[in-house]
Amino acid sequence: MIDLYTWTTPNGRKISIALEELGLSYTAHAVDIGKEEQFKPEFLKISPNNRIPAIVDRDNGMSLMESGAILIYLGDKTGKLLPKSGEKRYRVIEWLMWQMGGPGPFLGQVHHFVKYNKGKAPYAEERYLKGAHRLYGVLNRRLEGREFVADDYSIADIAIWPWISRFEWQTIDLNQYPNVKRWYVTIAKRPAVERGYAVPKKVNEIPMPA
Ligand SMILES: N[C@@H](CCC(=O)N[C@@H](CS)C(=O)NCC(=O)O)C(=O)O
Repeated sequence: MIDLYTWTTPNGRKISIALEELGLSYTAHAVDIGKEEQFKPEFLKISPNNRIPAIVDRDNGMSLMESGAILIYLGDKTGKLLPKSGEKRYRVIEWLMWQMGGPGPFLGQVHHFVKYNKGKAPYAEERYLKGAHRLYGVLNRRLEGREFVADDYSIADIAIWPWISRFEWQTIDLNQYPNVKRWYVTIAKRPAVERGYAVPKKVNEIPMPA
């Protein structure tokens, strides 16, 4: 049994989607970051960086923050969605780290400057939008002739997908990136992804490109 501390954001959804895919039983605890619940002392004991997601594994009492670390932990715990060794494992970790260092921070800034504060900082809008298009281009090239970012469907796809699900917020037309669009729609239709997307509560249907 896993306790998941999360909110309705891409980083939170990575973990609920992984837990659903892995069939692990878990309890979701909503941490409303709009109400600053991430700063409560009891949450800081689990997540010292005051950010969601975080988990506590009741099997061994271990707590963990940082979505990338949590995904690796869950993959290793179950022996699924992350190969055990060799190049296949490192290919998954490579694309997981690409998400953590690229689309996560960059697309987060696009949401901040382009969706929520449009017109306030034109330089930042231009910089982060340009960065977003570069990253969509990288992903599109990676998915050329490939079903998933590594070999099989993995924690790397699960880490990237929730960030792409905000393509409308990012003013990205997925038709410009046909391999990303095909990959995104395929994953969106997985029942575990539909369930995990609606944790800790359903706020909207999964956005689908035209
Ligand atoms: N690198 C962290 C980033 C986590 C993160 O930025 N979480 C956001 C929600 S998606 C958050 O908790 N924000 C709260 C805040 O900004 O105070 C991870 O991947 O877990």
